[in-house]
Amino acid sequence: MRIQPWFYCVSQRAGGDGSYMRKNRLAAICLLILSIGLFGCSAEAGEETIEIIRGEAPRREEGLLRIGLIQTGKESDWRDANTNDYLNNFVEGRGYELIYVDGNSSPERQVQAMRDLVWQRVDYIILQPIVETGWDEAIKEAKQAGVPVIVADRQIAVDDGEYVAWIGSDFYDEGKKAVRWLENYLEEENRLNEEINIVLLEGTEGATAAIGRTEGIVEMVSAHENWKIVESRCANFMQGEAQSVMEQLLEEIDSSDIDVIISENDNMMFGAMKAMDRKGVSYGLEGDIITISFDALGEAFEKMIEGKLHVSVECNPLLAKGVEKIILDLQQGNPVEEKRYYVEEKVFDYKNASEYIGERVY
Ligand code: GZL
Repeated sequence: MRIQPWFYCVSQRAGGDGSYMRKNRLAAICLLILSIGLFGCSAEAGEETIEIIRGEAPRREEGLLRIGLIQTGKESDWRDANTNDYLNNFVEGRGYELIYVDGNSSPERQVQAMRDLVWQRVDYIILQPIVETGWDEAIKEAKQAGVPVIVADRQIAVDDGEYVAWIGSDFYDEGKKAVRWLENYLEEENRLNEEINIVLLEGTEGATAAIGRTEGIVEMVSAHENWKIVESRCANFMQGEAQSVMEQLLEEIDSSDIDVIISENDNMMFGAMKAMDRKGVSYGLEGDIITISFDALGEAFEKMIEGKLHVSVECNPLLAKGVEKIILDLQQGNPVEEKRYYVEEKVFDYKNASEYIGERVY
């Protein structure tokens, strides 16, 4: 029998300085989910039954709008910036009681969290999904319970009518931007007609960010008959996993057969760089391998200025204000004009990184 305790931290609030702290009178309401795996005799191996034991329904803080935030889990520095933006925006001093749920990189936990936030009768749910699938039932339950859901960052594969709106990036366009940059760079280097071998480090399978970027990249690369994606490996947007994946790849293929690495986020590129450093493989402006990634983290700017990273396509994690606008429109009875809201994003490379690094907030 396997018991897997799962605790929510409820109604954490920010201090006046926006830092995030738990109020001492606040009893953290723990919903203990006992997932009792009955393996062997009755259920098929690997099948689990989940029994939910709920505590007291949380006491409602008068006058505050209760917002349930379902986050993916910590997988990148981008995610930290995205989370902190919400935590610093939806604070008690601005009229909110935020219930933050860490999905711990588990789509199943996220679905369960949605059900429990509906049970807690929150006023709104902000969903940052790990993957697009698996939401049909839970999102219907939220709608039937009258709890509006705003999806942010990645998307979910349900009918548009099941949720209020989505806000995030055009990942397909991000992928095309990255390859368009490569076309311009190789043209400047008089290398457009060379045979170009590309290694692609992909993000989490089934995540819109990975789906969209890969589609954009593959479509643009396939327009060049002398370009080839020689290896495509998933590293789940994680730095450590990307380092291991790249070390393994460098055991399998000669680095002289790699001209470009495209990594679907900066953290995976940083991991690949550690692997190449350990193997003595040169990359960057002075090296043999062109390095292209996504997110445009502060650390990516540092690496572009150092000449290690050629370009990072920005993916804007600061979604809280856009989500709040949707919530306030709904509160005031105003119509939500769009179903999808796209955030502004740029492309930063070794040429303009020093010009912009001072403005970066994540
Ligand atoms: C993009 C987001 C991606 C980031 C990664 O909106 O979903 O997930 O690009 C993060 O850094 O892990």
